[in-house]
Amino acid sequence: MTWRASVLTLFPAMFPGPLGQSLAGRALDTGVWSLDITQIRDFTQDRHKTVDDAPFGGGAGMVLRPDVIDAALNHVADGRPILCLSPRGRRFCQADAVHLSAIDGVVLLCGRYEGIDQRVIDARGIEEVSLGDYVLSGGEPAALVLLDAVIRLLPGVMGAADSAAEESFSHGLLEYPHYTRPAEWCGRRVPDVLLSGNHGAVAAWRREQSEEITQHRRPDLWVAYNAASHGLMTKGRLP
Ligand code: JCQ
Repeated sequence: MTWRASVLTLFPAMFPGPLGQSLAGRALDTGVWSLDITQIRDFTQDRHKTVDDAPFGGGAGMVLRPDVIDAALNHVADGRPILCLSPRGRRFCQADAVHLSAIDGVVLLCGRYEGIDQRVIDARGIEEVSLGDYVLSGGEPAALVLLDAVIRLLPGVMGAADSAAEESFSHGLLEYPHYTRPAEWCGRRVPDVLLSGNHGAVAAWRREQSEEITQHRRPDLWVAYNAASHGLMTKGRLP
């Protein structure tokens, strides 16, 4: 019933961090989800507590040792998927968050240095996932983002209004622009249609805005959206 997150890290003080606040923090307090943190360094064998070493074949940076990572995983792994946050991973998306929210939980391995010895990734079936094409100094901030994306989907975490907003984004377009009071601010007026009380006209305007902004900012989403044949009926391009 409680969704379980286990995190393996060299920097346990980074958790729960922002996930201890707001919606996620309340859900953590009420047992909707749980978080256990494992210090990878606790699973070293030598008196210097060595977690990494130089890469075979030479090159810059250090690599996390497979024996240390394996011993740390033995402490938490129980059939839940093991994910490692890495720029070389498959791109994480909303559908992945939805999938993870529907299972028992997840084990997140936070890498540092140049990476993790490939043998433990292969032996443990660790899935490498990326949040985007940039390099962080460690997997921890990415793990926090991934967990936020999942936790907000757990039953009872988010309100009904937010769930509705979720729906509209999941349909493949970016959100239309939002406005609230005052109706005029610094000489800038809210679009008249939004004050018209004409719900059909409002919906049509928002749809146009969503399509336009998606075309310009995210041509990749726009192509996928049209390939899925969304909106063709309503726009009169199909019988
Ligand atoms: C995650 N997008 C970027 C950095 C190596 C496991 O090996 C490494 C992990 C990191 C941290 O993750 C990211 C990241 N999604 O930088 C270098």
